[in-house]
Amino acid sequence: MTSASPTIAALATAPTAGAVGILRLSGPDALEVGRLLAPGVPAEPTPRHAYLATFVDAHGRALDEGLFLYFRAPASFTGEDVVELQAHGSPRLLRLLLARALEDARVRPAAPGEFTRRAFLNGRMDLTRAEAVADLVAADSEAAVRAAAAGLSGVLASRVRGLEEPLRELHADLEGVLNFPDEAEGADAEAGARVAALKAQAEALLAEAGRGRLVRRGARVALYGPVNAGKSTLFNRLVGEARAIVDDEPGTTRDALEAKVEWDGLGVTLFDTAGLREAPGRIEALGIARTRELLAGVDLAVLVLPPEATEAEAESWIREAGATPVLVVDGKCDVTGAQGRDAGELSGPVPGGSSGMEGLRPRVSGLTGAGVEALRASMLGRLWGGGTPSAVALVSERHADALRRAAEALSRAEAASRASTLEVVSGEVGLALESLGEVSGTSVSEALLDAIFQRFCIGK
Ligand SMILES: Nc1nc2c(ncn2[C@@H]2O[C@H](COP(=O)(O)OP(=O)(O)OP(=O)(O)O)[C@@H](O)[C@H]2O)c(=O)[nH]1
Ligand SMILES: [Mg+2]
Repeated sequence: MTSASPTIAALATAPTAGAVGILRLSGPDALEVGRLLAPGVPAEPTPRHAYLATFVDAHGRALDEGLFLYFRAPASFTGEDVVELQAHGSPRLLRLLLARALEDARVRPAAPGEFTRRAFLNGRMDLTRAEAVADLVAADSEAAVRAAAAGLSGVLASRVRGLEEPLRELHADLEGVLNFPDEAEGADAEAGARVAALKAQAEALLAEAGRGRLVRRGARVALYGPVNAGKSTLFNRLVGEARAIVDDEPGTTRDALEAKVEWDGLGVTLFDTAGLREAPGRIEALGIARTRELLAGVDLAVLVLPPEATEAEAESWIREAGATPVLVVDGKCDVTGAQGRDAGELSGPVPGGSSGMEGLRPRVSGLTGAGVEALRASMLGRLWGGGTPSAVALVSERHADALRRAAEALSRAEAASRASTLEVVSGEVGLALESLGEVSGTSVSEALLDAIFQRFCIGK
């Protein structure tokens, strides 16, 4: 894969004006082509040394002055010879430099993610780390940056390896018993138990996909409930500015409003919805349809109840959220004060709430700010359920899909270890291994690589 691939070139920086713009070349002819643009650089430059160089056009006329860096194969990002020209960040100038590099017949433009793809193909990084590069570039919250950095340092890679290696050993043992029954006698003794343990491990990793999704795209949280409950006032408090209009006229908020915040490094999109007039079930069709649609798409629905709401009403509101977890909040607690709901009601289980959430309902006042910090903490707790966002293994949908198939194959292998032949067990273990290989990259097709690297930007 190395010497045969052509030299590629791309701008590694965004096509906007900036202090510095970088042209990157990778491949066997990177140094020669780079030196066409910077003829002052010695024919055998010291690797990783920053040369101050004049960049020239085809007629040798100076275009800019900048730094020339050479990374000799295989000690480079891609594992090939790499040259970076760091020029001034003028988009027009950079396009001239790129065009000049591409004039050389040995060079072609890089496809999106092609530098990282070559790094993967040349064994410089496994697939989870290559994908972490794209996650890092796309990260738009602190948690996303930290989680991507953890992926880059191999957190996910080592957990996948921890699953892949024993699975490969198991497969080898089973195949050994099948092919050389005499020599390998007894190697399949614990097959059922080993399969079960590996299945549990695959499922544990799979369970982190939800958190990965939260970190990547941020959490979505909607405030909803009866009209005039104080949703917009609370929304403004949570957002930290007066975004929503507040009025004592019921029905003030007509359309859902959204605002982006960052809590404990986690990106959160908060929605304020139009209050619904009647007890749900009798509400005018349009309003409830819109709210239901929104509630179905969020990670957490926060039901804001006014002091006068009854438990029966609370329960029917909770049903409106469908499968979305609901956090029930008693609003306007400055009004209810100490003689709010009695203790029995307060400590009752939250009907319809997922994960057996029990205990006190947060009491808040959007007006005074009382209880708002505690509410924020409860919301994060419900979204996150312990741990810190930055420590998560960034399991993507692609990884989750492969892990699910691996876990399913192991599940069938487990059943087969009790009721079927060793051939069947070994076949399923082999399938699990193959699915898992798609995560780390030990078994990937060109088509899968295309799909993965498509989401990269050019120059990465
Ligand atoms: N005492 C008290 N009044 C509040 C509190 N929150 C809101 N209010 C008042 O209640 C009224 C309605 O507040 P909003 O925040 O507009 O309520 P809403 O739920 O967004 O109302 P709609 O958008 O009409 O459904 C306003 O007069 C607010 O000043 C609170 O915590 N305590
Ligand atoms: Mg409102």
